[in-house]
Amino acid sequence: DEQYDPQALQAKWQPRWEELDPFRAVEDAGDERPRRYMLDMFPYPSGDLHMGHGEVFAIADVVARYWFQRGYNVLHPIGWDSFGLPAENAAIKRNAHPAEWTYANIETQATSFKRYAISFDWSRRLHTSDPEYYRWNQWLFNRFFERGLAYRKGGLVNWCPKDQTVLANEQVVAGRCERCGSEVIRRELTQWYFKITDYADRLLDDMARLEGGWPDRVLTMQRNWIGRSEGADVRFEIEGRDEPVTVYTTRPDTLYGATFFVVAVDAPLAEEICDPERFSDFEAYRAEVAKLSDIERLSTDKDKTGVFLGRYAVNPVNGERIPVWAADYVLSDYGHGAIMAVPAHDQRDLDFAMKFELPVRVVLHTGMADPGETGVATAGEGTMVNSGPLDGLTKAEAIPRIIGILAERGTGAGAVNYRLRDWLLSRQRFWGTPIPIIHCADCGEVPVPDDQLPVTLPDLRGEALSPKGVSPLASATEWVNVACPKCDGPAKRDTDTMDTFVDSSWYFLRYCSPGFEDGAFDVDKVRLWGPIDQYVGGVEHAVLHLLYSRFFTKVLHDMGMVDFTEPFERLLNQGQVINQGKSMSKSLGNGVDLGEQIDAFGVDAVRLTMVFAGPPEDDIDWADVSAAASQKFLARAFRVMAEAGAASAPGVDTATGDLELRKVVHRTIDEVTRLVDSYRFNVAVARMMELTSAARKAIDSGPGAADPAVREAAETLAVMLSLVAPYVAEEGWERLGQPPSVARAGWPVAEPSLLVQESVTCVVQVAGKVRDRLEVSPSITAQELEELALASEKVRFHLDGTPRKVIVRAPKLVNIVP
Ligand code: ANZ
Ligand code: ZN
Repeated sequence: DEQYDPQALQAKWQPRWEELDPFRAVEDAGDERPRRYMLDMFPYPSGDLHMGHGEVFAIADVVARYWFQRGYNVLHPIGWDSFGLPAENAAIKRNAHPAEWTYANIETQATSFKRYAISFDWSRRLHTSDPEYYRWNQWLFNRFFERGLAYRKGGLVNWCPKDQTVLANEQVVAGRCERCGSEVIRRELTQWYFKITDYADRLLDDMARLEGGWPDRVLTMQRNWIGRSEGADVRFEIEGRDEPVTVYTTRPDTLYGATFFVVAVDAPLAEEICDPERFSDFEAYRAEVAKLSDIERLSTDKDKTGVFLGRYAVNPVNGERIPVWAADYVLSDYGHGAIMAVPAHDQRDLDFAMKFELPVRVVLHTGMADPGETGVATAGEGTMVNSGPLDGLTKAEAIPRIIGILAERGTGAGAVNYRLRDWLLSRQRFWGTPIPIIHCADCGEVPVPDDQLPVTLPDLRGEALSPKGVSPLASATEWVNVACPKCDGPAKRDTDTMDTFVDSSWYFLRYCSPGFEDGAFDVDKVRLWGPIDQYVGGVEHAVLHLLYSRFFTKVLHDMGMVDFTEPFERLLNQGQVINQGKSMSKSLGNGVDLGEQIDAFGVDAVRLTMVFAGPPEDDIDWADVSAAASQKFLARAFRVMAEAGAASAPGVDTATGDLELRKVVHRTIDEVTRLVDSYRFNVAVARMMELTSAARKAIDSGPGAADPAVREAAETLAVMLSLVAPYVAEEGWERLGQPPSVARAGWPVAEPSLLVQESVTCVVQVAGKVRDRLEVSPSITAQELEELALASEKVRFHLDGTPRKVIVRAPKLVNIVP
């Protein structure tokens, strides 16, 4: 009786697969298979692969291998996102060059990927830190520059004091640096930006197309990030100032309820209009606010603060004089940095009015109690009051009416506002793509001509890279000083590098022609493969990488380089691998090492555990799953395949096989196909386990190992298992006398005549009342039946959240206690 030895199978098959190279994407015109593009978010080479990689790549591989089996011509590439801060920090610590650390880690990960048996087309491998790659970042930058989509401007920017570099808004999470967690401060600096705001509407509108293919929460996060709102710009005269001041409001209908006016304390306007007698109070307040982080400043529970500026604004519709205040709850970089305050209908304004005893005037009668007394601003529908020509109208009627009035008088107009800001892309760090611009005193910003690209990084290492607030590139004087490409006069290179999110905004296009030398990518090859059919990666990129990639794709579409406008048709966010209910971390000491798990249980068992743990979107608690149990199952599957292989030869007439087992085989094929199609991989694995048990029973106490149905079951098992446990599947396939690779064996097809089976009616009760009846298979398991019952619309209608208890008497009864 032969033992299942996973390590021996790995040693045997890994080199064979390197030779067989079964996962090459084919571009020959003669290949008529339909094409599919599967993409995993490429890894950052921070060390060896970790458990999170283990999960995401195992899950994506199920789909990619399934597509191969279904006869698709699949592109499933791999590369490395290899620029970035960790390499630079490691280099400073070790007095080395970031490339040494980076490329050593890449080799480690590549070796691990090969052992982990992911179905990559290795011929397309790329690294974003290679000059052959980042050359095209520069080339694309030049194209963006020509189109006015890359520009330089001064202004307040987010600055990470620890990493000593600016950050894009998207990289500031709750006021902190996305990388290192330090509190971000504001600095006045001149930086490079991509004009993503030009694409705000398209980024928003095209999301309708992604509905269903992308997780709702990602779409919602992007919508909120773009933050489009509709309303009006209204111009207020400020007494003693020549120019009126514009405010943006989403509620122009409440204009008659504006009882005061607020300017952001840090906006230049506040300083400018402040009454000289109050200037010292104002300055003291401004200094106090400057000490606050953005988080503190925006906190809703924070007491409202502000100072009266000693000036008055004039309401353009009724001529009323209202006091002008400076406060921190109005932001200088949103809208116009000033607001009309309507305390009756805006809670922030009401809090402020109550604190400083400013008047509250209701203009929309909603039937709710007086906000001035309750302290609760009223929202919702109602009838306009105290509003001159708007009286008696509904809110929806009042908005266009007041916009019309403002327009007639030339004091306002309808307006759209976005939360989205342009993408700040320059960084004061070393390990990134040099910005291909030369600054010339006479010619200004001159792009490095395309034929002089790439502008490679100067050779700096160790201490020279330590953060100083200016780019380390500035210290490479020989590199910096160049002749102006236009006038040949003395000029200087831009010393900033690009945000590494630039690298990842188009890498999926480069994979279609990784060695291409005449442009960022071969347009025809992208036409063959694009867009990506399935993208798999973490939800942490919901508004970073995914928004930037969508923006790049739209620009490239406008340049005529791609014929689609959305890069990723479908997106799957896998869950996290946690341990004992918590994220793995050094400080908690609950880390689990992928390599050690593989050494202990084998690649197949680890992969199977990842896939079997639950729906792919759910977190996996490693303490709740058992790689040892997975290994035991694989040993059973191995023996079934080995015994069937020893007892019969390929090509037997399966029609003569045991009918009972054949029915199980074909039902399994039918169900697993549908389960994999709908990404219920864990349930698909459960079916494979049942098939294994059925075959075992047929061998031991049924028709015996030589029965053609046993071979049919074993061959089916090998092909299905190849999606999750490729080594044992390949070995089993060989034992069954079949030629490698099982990865290309072809997906089995269920025979309809073997699928017919009687069904029974299962009654589902909620709190003792019958709420649904389900037609189910007589052999349905308790767990399946429970899942089915809980998924029923009728049941869910009567259930509020998770039930307290579910009693299952398969196949006839499910009793749910809510
Ligand atoms: C008057 C008003 C009355 C407002 C009312 C709301 C309710 P969104 O939807 O996020 O675009 N606002 C405008 N600029 C601001 C700034 N720089 N800092 C803080 N708040 C600002 O929000 C638009 C609303 O936020 C605007 O509409 C304005 O308050 C405020 F019953 O104007 B509203
Ligand atoms: Zn010049």
